[in-house]
Amino acid sequence: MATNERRRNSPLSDGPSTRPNVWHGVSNQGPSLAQRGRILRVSGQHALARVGDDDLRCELRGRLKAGRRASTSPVVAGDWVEVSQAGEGKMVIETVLPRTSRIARVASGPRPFDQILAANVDHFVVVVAARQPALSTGFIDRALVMAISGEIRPLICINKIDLDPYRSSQPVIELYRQLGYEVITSSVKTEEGIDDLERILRSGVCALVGPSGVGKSSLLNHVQPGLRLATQELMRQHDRGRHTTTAVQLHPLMGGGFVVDTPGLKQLQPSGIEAHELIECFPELLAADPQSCQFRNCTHVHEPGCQIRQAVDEGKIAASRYEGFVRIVETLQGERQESS
Ligand SMILES: Nc1nc2c(ncn2[C@@H]2O[C@H](COP(=O)(O)OP(=O)(O)OP(=O)(O)O)[C@@H](O)[C@H]2O)c(=O)[nH]1
Ligand SMILES: [Zn+2]
Repeated sequence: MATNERRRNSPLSDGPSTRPNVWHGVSNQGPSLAQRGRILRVSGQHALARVGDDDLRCELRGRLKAGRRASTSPVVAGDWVEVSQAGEGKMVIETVLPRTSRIARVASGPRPFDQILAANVDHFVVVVAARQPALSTGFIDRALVMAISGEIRPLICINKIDLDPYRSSQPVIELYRQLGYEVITSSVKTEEGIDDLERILRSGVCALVGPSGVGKSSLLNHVQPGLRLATQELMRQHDRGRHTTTAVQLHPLMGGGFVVDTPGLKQLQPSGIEAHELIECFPELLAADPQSCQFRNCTHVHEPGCQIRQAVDEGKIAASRYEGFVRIVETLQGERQESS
């Protein structure tokens, strides 16, 4: 059956033409060659993969199924995979291609383990508000660490800029721009910056993270009204009645791009990072030559003769950034003590 015919017969067929079908077959007749696809979501032993124009419900091959612990995260949203047909109307995921980036967290429990929530994410859009709620550099710093350690390109979006007519947020904007990060200011009210944000969202796979109430849903809704509702319908078919609303998923955007929803990532807390890795997420701290600290294993928190603390005292490193660093060090230390 041709793709267009399937579309017409689909319960979703009266939607925009870019909206895909959930289809449980293959898109071409003949020999079942492996096809490349992208995982939109995993639930239980099945995954929904976008292959060409179709969204296919696929089974995971035995060795790809998560064991008792999901520590290995064998297949996650965002993964590029090869799928093939295994019997009438049955698709299986054969291979997962190497990941270029990841959003990870440490799953709690008696023995915490690294859990990958999503893979191959191109942009980590850190959304904060200029006001209401108050601008938090601590959140930005934690989010940047997650992005950099996951090899995802970060972007800072200062939303609700309409509530800041005297630009009291300007020093924060300047700080991060000087550090080399891309910062956009936006407002759902005046539409400032919305075009820039839209361009980024449509350019690949983006994760939008931010504290509650900063305007993430409003921004997304502005870019594509009803985005989450459209995907919910797709997912309802995929889940076949089961409720797994907590699964990480990629929302396809009309005209290209995906937005990643990570419900398990409410309180953004870097974890599972070693101290020397953490400092690599703070370029200006690295530039202060921490190798030359008086103590070889200096944590840069309280030791004398610390190059980094000296650079803070000399005003070469912003106090807020150093405080952000120290807070993350303390969290990571607490985590290590809990697991030992
Ligand atoms: N003035 C102003 N208000 C905004 C802007 N963006 C969002 N808001 C308002 O801020 C409130 C919170 O917006 P949401 O989009 O729900 O925020 P969120 O980040 O999705 O919040 P959570 O769902 O709790 O994570 C709503 O009342 C929005 O109308 C903006 O650019 N300017
Ligand atoms: Zn030091």
